[in-house]
Amino acid sequence: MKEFMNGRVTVKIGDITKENVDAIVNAANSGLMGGGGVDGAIHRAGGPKILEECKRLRQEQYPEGLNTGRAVSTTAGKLPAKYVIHTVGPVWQGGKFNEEKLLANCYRNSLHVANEKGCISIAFPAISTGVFRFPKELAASVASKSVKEFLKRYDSIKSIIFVFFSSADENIFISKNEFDK
Ligand code: AR6
Repeated sequence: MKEFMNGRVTVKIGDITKENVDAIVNAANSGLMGGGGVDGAIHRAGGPKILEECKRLRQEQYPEGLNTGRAVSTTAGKLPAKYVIHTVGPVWQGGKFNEEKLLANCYRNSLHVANEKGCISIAFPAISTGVFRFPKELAASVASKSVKEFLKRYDSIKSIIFVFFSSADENIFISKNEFDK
């Protein structure tokens, strides 16, 4: 566990579904119908209510699916969090397809959605670094820069937690983040 930005950012190892925060972020896909990885874990732990809301969002607002980099919220079912903010990370395709910008958008747009919902605490997984194969070192730099920019502009969100599944992933983030730059 490590803190940055005067304690407004915490980096830790854990299962994001267990975080007692206002909002947890889901590394979803554009279909919003669930999947593997952290998406599967969130739907399993949160129960069917989250998927029902996702289906409604698809029908009413996103018939074509949610675009990469965008974020949308649902309630969190049985989870300790109040909201799940679903965002669609980019699939890594070598780096020449705007992947860094799109990943930064995921963090920024998720934080804006959290703000609109009045959240003061939010937990992020390492978006795109699993099935979507975004390099973890680069993701650490992109995620920390995006979050730092937000924190400089807005003071509403008091606590942002990065939750990693393994100590190896946590270590990469701690060594490659740019909070102190
Ligand atoms: N808590 C925290 N982190 C987790 C958890 C958990 N419970 N479970 C996995 N991780 P991934 P992506 C970590 O693949 O790359 C899904 O099928 C995991 O170790 O979940 O954005 C979606 O439906 C990794 O570091 O997300 C999409 O189709 C990180 O979460 C696609 O995968 C992200 O890995 C999204 O792929």
